[in-house]
Amino acid sequence: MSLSRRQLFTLSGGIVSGVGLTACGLALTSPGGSTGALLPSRVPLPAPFVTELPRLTPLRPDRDGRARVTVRRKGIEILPGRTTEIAGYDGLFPGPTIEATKGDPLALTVRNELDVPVVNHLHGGVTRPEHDGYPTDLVQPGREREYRYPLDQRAATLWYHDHAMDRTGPNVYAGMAGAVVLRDPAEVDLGLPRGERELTLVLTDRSFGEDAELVYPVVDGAIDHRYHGGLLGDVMLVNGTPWPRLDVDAARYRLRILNACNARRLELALDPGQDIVQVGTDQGLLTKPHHRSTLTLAPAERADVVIDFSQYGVGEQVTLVNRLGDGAMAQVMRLDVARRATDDSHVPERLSTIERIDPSLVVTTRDFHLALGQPMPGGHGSHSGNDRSLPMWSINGQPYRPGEDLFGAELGTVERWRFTTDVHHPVHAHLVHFQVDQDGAPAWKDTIDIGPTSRAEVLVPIEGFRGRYVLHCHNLEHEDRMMMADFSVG
Ligand SMILES: [Cu+2]
Repeated sequence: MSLSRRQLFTLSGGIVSGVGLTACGLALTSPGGSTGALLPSRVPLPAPFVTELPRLTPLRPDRDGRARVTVRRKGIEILPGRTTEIAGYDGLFPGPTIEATKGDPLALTVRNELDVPVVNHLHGGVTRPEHDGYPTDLVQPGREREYRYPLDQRAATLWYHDHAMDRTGPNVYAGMAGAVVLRDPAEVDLGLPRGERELTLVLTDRSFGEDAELVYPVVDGAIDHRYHGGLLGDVMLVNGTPWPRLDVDAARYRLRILNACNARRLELALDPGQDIVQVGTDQGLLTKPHHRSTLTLAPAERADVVIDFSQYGVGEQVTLVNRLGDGAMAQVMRLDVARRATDDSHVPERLSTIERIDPSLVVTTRDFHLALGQPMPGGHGSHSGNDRSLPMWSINGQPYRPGEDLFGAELGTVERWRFTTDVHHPVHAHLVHFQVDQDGAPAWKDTIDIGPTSRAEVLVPIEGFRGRYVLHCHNLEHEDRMMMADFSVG
């Protein structure tokens, strides 16, 4: 286990104090509970709930478990009647949704047709280090490489995205993110909604310039320092479409929701209010369903939920809202209950088995403090662009030093990791997963949302592969400004 009541509150719906911290005149928190600063669009914002929610394009591996994507630029319609150039997998934003089966290895070839290097990371995947997307393990322009993913792990909603050193923020913002639905055939028997009533929702916020292009404010190769706390957009996109709408049956739907925003935290709720039934986290199904009125997701977190639209009348319009958003950003999408329908789905009281880790197995306890550090004039590494006269984000006072381990862990052991922060930081580790206590039961996560008033504690089985991996903040502007550390599994 692990999280005290107070910490649980933070993980499942805490709100940062409205007082913005500042350092060196840099705004670090917005009033809405996200760390970062809002970049207003310079184009008229589209009316909400006009465009239909697009289904994501599926990508199914062939019989040999192979699939390929090409990262390329493409002009697509995001704002009605306007063209926006994105840089994404197969020219899509979000990228195609990879449909995979637990235990079936995937060999994903990523071809880079951009003029900048890219790196692919399977977020939440248990992957050998040479295929994991280490930040300097670049795929150069005009090249391609095959990433091998064993996918021998719990079924879950994973995602893939760029992880290039110093450039993850702009690359993901430009479109390099897509969902992975990893299924376990054994879960079909649970009876959860499926087929047309199972949807993946990739949530991203973006800002647009006068020419309808995506704006990522870069000065001399690094993020404009005004946004180094995080870039918050003012257009909410679901599956790449601003504030979409969808006709739904008066029946249960399973929604796999991914917060793929660079920095924005979301507190989702339904209006008119009904319970959201959470059935899964980052790393698959919970042991039992949890009814909640709101659902907080920090960047990179996922939630698997069931919403029963039969609780509403036909003709009723149900808005998915974001309680942490202001103005238009307080809304996400609208679901219009269009028709009565039969529904043979259900949400069983027992969803999965998660063995609670015995805390006496812990061999090492580690403390991590995530905070704004010191400037690093003449600092380490090969990082270009970052203005070294400005403070860098740090872990235990240390800005990222690629190739130098912050710690080493032993394969087959269990560790306890404790985190404290200055402002909100969503912490993510590659390779390993976190066992947390959610609502009194063990649950698996790979990203946890830690606020300035909480102290999170997780149990971490060191499983999978030996080699070097990274632990980092998933606020991408923090990550690019050095809030990352290497660790090696030996
Ligand atoms: Cu952070």
